[in-house]
Amino acid sequence: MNSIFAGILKIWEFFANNILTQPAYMIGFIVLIGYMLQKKPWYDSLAGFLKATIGYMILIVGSNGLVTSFRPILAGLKDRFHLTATVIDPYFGQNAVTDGLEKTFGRSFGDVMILLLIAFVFNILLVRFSKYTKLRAVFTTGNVQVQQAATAFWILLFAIPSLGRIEVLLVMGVLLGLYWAVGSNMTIKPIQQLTDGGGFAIAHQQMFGIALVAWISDKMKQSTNKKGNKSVKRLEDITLPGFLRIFNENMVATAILMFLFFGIIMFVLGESYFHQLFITSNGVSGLAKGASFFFYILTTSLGFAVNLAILQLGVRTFVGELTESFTGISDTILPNSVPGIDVAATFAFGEQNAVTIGFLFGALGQFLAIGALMIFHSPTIIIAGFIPLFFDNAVFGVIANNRAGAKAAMILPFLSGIIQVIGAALISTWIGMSKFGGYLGMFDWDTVWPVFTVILKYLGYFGVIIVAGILLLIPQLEYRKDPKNYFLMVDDYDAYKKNKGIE
Ligand code: ASC
Repeated sequence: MNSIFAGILKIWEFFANNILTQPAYMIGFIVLIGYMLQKKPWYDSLAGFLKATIGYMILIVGSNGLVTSFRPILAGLKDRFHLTATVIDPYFGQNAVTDGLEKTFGRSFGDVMILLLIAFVFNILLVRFSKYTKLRAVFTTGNVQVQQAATAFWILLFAIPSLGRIEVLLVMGVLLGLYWAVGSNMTIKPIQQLTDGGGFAIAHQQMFGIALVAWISDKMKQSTNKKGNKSVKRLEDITLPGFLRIFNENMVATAILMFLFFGIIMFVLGESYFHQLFITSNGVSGLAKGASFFFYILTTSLGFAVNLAILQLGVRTFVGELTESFTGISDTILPNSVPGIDVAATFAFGEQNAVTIGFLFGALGQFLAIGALMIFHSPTIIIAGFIPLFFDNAVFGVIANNRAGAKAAMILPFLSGIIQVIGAALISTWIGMSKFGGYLGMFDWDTVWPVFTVILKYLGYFGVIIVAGILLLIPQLEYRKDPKNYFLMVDDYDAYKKNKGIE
């Protein structure tokens, strides 16, 4: 018996290490399985697998390019001003968990793979029984699952320190598995509308955020409609006068805005910081001796537009394959389902300038909130991390612009920026993570998870039941709002649009 279990675990570990936590292969294999279920010839299935995997790899090149160029610039503010601060960034968060677990709880977390197994199987079962659970999305972004598992482990130990190894695994399997299934399910409607039936959901770290932004945007739109103003003015509808016209071209707009934004920050950090970075990063980033600082700033800023373009190319390469092949899965083994994928996939849809605007207004909100923390002598000072700043607020910008127009695309990311900083400061101080220099910091983990933490801390095991109950209730409420079209939205988007009278 034991050896069978050990065998299964070995196979799973291989799958998790090489495929699930490497989402490019995960998506590739989903496409392969989808085409095989559609009984396509092997060579077409193979071609689909390759195209999807390569497309996703291209997306990762763009996404990593952004992160590696801009993370040191924002995090540099901490060193430059000798701040003792907590950086909000998934990787800083993960390092903080590793560093602090032993010191804080005398524990370590080595069961990530088993947790992923429980949560993945649980997610598939929840979707398999969608008739009852009303859950329609499978979370495929294993790399972020690992980061979230680390933070959730800390939160659970903080809330219920008496949990043993097996109990932690079970509670986390249930709570995280539900969060993944319920969260990505909530993104289906706004993402289907944004992509005009792209056939995927978001499986990332701001899923409740996306649903919230979509909901508020709709309210904002209703209130402008009431004032007699029927049409939504989106960013793409604004024609700027005179020379400002050049901002209508998104690459130009991105380049100019990022040059100003990062130019100022890089100037403040100073040339010597980048010389130092060159030495500590072994020449991977930073400024070589004798090179021009001005052109370094220019190259770095233009790199933003370059990486965005790469990212979009990647999405365009795999999304078509994914949509087409997934019917193989949703017609057979998992009816009424869509795959949940990386949030960056949304940046290839809607208005490109919304990505930049969302990011910049998020930054404005974050910087103001950080200023407030300093003025009021907060015990924890937060440093903006690039990943929450960009990936959360850019998608909020895109969704808000798509539903309610330009104004919403500025206001909502701005508010999100403030919430991210304040939420992260509160929760990371309370649970004792801020001392270790980092916190995950993505939108859901600054809002929804802190609320869960309060419930768990004060109600213990009963709190686990309450949180699970809340999560299970959400899809039921979503379903009740429109039972006739709820599954149609993923099964046949054209028929759904017809029913809803959407052009
Ligand atoms: C994250 C994380 C990343 C990025 C990436 C966005 O949360 O850990 O590496 O966002 O998934 O494409």
